Amino acid sequence: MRRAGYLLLLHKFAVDEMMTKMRIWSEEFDHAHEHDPIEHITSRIKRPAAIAAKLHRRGHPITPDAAREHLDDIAGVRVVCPFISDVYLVHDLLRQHDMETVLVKDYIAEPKPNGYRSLHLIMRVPVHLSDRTEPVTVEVQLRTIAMDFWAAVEHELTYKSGGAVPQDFAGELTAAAEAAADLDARMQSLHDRTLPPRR
Ligand code: 0O2
Repeated sequence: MRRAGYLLLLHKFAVDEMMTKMRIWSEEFDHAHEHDPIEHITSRIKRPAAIAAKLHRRGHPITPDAAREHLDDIAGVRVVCPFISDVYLVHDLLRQHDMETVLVKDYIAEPKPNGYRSLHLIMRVPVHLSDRTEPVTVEVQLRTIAMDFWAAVEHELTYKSGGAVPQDFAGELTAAAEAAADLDARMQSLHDRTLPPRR
């Protein structure tokens, strides 16, 4: 039990570390470039019951060691950006720091069949404890405000209908994702026109 609590605490530390870095970048960019690439950031630590259920589903023992070895989304950070270019800018910033990128899933370049778009990263964050440094895995989801709106509403609608939506309903949701992507492209084009010309 003590080890389970410690596992969650380690993941909280990793999230704290990452959130602090991004809050600093956010304020720094706002100050230096008059454009903040981060609209907002949220985080969550997976609940013990959800960790146990996922381990069980995948046929692993329900232990802290198995959770650490097999699950990469115990800690989750979601970064919501105004523009698509900001998503990739924040990705670049994360890559340049002392965090290792283990996996990149670009659901913006290749959306899921239902239309879901986001850039997912699995990162290893060094957590500096008093006597050692522990690498801790964090799942980072980067997306625009439009992608976040779609994902939040899609989750709500799908959850309400128990995970299975009627065929026409699913098609409408995918069409709504395309509309959100179109909006992102238009906003990006407006943003590009406001950038100072390069010398
Ligand atoms: P929560 O509460 O956000 O954690 P797996 O993580 O094993 O289920 P996989 O392939 O490893 O699946 O991860 P994937 O699909 O790259 O990312 C999973 C997470 O992305 C989900 O976490 C959601 O947060 C988000 N996501 C992926 N697909 C969709 C989608 O179609 N709609 C919405 N709204 N979100 C999506 P969880 O665990 O489902 O939930």
